[in-house]
Amino acid sequence: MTARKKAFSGIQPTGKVHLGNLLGAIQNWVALQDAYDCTFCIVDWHAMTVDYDANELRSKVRDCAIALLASGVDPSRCTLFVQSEVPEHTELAWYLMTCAPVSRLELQAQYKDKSAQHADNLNAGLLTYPVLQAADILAHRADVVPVGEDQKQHLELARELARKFNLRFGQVFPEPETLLTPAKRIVGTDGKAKMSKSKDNTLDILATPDELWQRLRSAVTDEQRLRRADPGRPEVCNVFAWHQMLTDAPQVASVESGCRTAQIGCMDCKKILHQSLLRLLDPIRERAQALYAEPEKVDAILREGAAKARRSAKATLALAREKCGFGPAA
Ligand code: AQP
Repeated sequence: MTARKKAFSGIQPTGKVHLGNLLGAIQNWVALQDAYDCTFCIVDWHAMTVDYDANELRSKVRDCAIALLASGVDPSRCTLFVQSEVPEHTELAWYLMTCAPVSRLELQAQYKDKSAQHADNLNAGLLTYPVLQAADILAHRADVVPVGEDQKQHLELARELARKFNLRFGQVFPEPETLLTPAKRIVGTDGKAKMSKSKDNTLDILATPDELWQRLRSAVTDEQRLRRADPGRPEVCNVFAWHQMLTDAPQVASVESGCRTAQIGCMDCKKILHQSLLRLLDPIRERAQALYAEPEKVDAILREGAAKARRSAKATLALAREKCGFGPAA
C-alpha cells in the first residue's frame, strides 16, 4: 500500500473564526481528511507578530480549536495541534531564515499591508513571518497546503525555501503545492476587503442567529442601488456573491432576477441569505456548544495532537540538522 500524501495547514488565533476561514480553508481541510495524512495547526506564534493580550491568548486558542472541531476537523482522522507546543518549528525556521533573501521577504504583499497597518510595531517577526510559516509546513514535509488565495504568495516562498535548502544541504523537503477552494477569496461585510479577523468585516461562524443578522443587515450591497425601486446589479454585489456560495441554485436564480427587476429589495435578499447561513452554521454552533461544555476534552485532543506533531517534526529536524552539519555525524 502506498503512503498517503501529506497535507498541512494553519490558522491564527487572532480572533473569531469567520466565514472566509470556513469556506476558503477549513471546508477543504475537512474534505481532505480521508485522502491525505492531514496535520492542522493553530499558529499562536504567528499571532505574536502584532500586538496582543497574553492573558487572552490561551482562551483564543481554545476557541479556535472548538470552531475547527465543530466544523468537522476530526482528530481521529487528522492531527490538530498548537504551534507553540512543537519547538522544532522555530528551529527549522532559523535554518530556513538563512536561505531567505531579505529583499524577497520585503516584497511579500502581506508584509506591506501589515507594516502599513502596524507602523508603530514594525517588528522583525512581521518580516520573517512567511519563513516561520514555511517551517510549519516543511517540518511535516507536507505535499499539499489547503489555504485561501491570500496565502498563495507565502506558499510560493515556502516552495522556494524548500528548493534552496535541498540544493544547499541535500534533499529533505518536498515542494508543497497550494490547494485552493472554489471560494478562495471571501470579501467582508464592507464589500471591499478580504474578510479578515483583524478587520471589523466578518461573519463569525459561531455567532448567534441574531448576531449574524445584525452583521448581515448592515453589509454593503450594490452601492448604486439607493432606493428599493432601483434595479440592482448582482454582479457587483457582495451579498449576491455569498448567495452563490451558500444558497441552492434555483433560489440563487430567483434572487438574481428579483434583484435585477427590483421585485425584491436588499433586505429581502439578506433575509434569504440569513436562512442559508443558518442552514450551514446551526449544526456547527450546536457542536461548538457541546464542546464548550467539555473543555478538558478539547485540551486532551490538542495534547495528543501535539505529541503526534512533535514526533513528525522531530524526525524531519533530525534529518535537517544532520544535513546542516549539526550534531554527531550519522
Ligand atoms: N476572506 C478569506 N477568504 C478565503 N480564505 C480566507 N482565509 C482567511 N481569510 C479568508 C484562509 O483561512 C486560513 C486561516 O487564515 P488566517 O488565520 O490568517 O485568517 P485571517 O482571518 O486572514 O486572519 P487574521 O489574523 O485576520 O490575519 P489578516 O488580517 O492578516 O488576514 C488561511 O488558509 C487563509 O488563506
